[in-house]
Amino acid sequence: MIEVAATPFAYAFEPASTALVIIDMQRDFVEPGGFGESLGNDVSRLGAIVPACRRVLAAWRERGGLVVHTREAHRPDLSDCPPAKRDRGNPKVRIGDTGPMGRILVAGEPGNQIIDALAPELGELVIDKPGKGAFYATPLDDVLRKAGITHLVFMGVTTEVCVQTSMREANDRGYDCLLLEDCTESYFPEFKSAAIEMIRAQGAIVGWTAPSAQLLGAMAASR
Ligand code: TIU
Repeated sequence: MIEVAATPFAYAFEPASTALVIIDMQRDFVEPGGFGESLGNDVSRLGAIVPACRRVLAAWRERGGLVVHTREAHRPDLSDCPPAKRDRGNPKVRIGDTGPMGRILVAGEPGNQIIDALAPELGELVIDKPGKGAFYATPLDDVLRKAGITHLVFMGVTTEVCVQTSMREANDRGYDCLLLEDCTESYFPEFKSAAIEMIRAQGAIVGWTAPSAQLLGAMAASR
């Protein structure tokens, strides 16, 4: 058992029953010309978490832990994209339109790929999801249960949208979830802080949060 100094209290996990879940670290959100920028966001904030994410991913891989990468992605025919999602607001380009990195938020396009710095390795799970949550309309819950996973450690973007939605879905399905505070980011710093606070409030109503150094230190000490 590994115990991490977390908020609001220690997060204890068994490595064999814990997966690292990396939410949507895709060019569409992190680089200019993708979905994130099409919504009017300054995407430059998000790259800052990449080094911390890489350290955790490397440590997790070294221990042989299960790694799950997610991508927000729609089929090329957009049959899994609700019109309400595509039609909302007044973006410069919409989901399915062609931008500088190919069609916005469409599976297989250059912009939809996970950034090179965090690219999945052979044997790691890659889940394409049409919604903000990683459990909606995906096989993720089945796969995790079959692998005996009960605990999830989260990283990725954006904190208050896909990360928080996925954590809430996971929490309702009975997983104990830890969010690594310096491995998640938002286009809005105040939303990141608020999401972290609301996740861990009320005795970890959604889950725990901790700096990644606490996790890495606890993992190193348990070897
Ligand atoms: N817009 C925004 O903040 N996020 C998303 O649309 N998707 C994810 O968070 N991945």
